[in-house]
Amino acid sequence: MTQAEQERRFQEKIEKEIKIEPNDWMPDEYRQTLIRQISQHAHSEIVGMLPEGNWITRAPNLRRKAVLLAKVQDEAGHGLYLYSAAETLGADREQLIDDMHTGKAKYSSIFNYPALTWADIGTIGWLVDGAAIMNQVALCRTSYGPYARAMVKICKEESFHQRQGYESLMKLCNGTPQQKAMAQDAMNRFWWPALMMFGPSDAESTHSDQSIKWKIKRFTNDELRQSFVDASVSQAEILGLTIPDPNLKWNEARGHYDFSEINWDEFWQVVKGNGPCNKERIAARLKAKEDGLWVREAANAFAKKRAMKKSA
Ligand code: FAQ
Repeated sequence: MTQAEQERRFQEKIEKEIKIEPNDWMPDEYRQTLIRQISQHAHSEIVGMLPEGNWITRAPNLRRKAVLLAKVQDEAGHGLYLYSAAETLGADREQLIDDMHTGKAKYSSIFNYPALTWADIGTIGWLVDGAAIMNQVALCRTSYGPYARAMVKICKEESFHQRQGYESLMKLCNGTPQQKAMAQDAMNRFWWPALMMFGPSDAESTHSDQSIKWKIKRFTNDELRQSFVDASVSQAEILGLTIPDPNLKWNEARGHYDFSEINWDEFWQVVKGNGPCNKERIAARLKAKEDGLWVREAANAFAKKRAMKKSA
């Protein structure tokens, strides 16, 4: 079969909503796009454990501590499913992780902002997991089978994450004036970075057009961002929090909320490694890799010993 014929058949499958599986023929660019996106997604889950992990020992009570611990563990699990999904495309996990450490591969900009107060933890659950779900529910229908199936489980867990965050904020917003002020301060700091999670505007997005043709992405960055803004307004109202945007206004003609232009300069600075916590996050990941070396060595030695015993 010629290359052109293979490509035609591949696109036909995509149009018919037949999932592409690891052993199926696929264009090399499709494979590389998936490895890039899935591995960056995996890195985001793992780096995303850091701001919240810092609060496990400082959670205000046992219940909140248990919930936060479970959430951070879930993020590790998501990272592992996603690295496994990338491996089904022939990627090498160690190489992918090294690419993150050297800055060759990205992870979500949001995790380069600090979690300064306990209200930030509730806000991360509400807004950051909320934005993640908006993007990831669409990925449950992505064209590559292993990624789509991983996303189904991940979305169920993200949904719990979002609700626990909202519930935690609800408690603060109905608490003392100081607690309410702490929640508003967290909202003020996280709102814009949460909107940046959806990526550059459609006009600036390099990969969207092709990814939509391949049905890797089902919606554009701006479409998902708009859905997130529309969903968040009434949630903020119920909490009694003000979204820090003077131009946020319902537009009857569009059937959507209008909102201010994002500070794209800040977004690209953070993506390029100059955000408030970029260096700290990579340093923490590198230290974890070094500290865990003896565990990996021991596990490998044990596996080798068992394999030798089996073959003897
Ligand atoms: N941060 O052409 P596009 C979570 C890069 S998981 C940094 O539009 P694409 C769970 C992009 O990679 C959050 N870089 O790219 C959790 C590309 O650069 P490249 C992560 C960004 O791929 C919650 C360039 O800009 N979710 O939060 C960002 O078509 C709480 C041009 O952009 C996913 O990864 C950004 N925000 O669309 C964990 C979902 N945006 O690669 C712990 C899967 C864009 O050419 C606690 N990913 N860039 O060097 C996606 O849906 C897509 O990859 C997008 C970007 C929508 C993120």
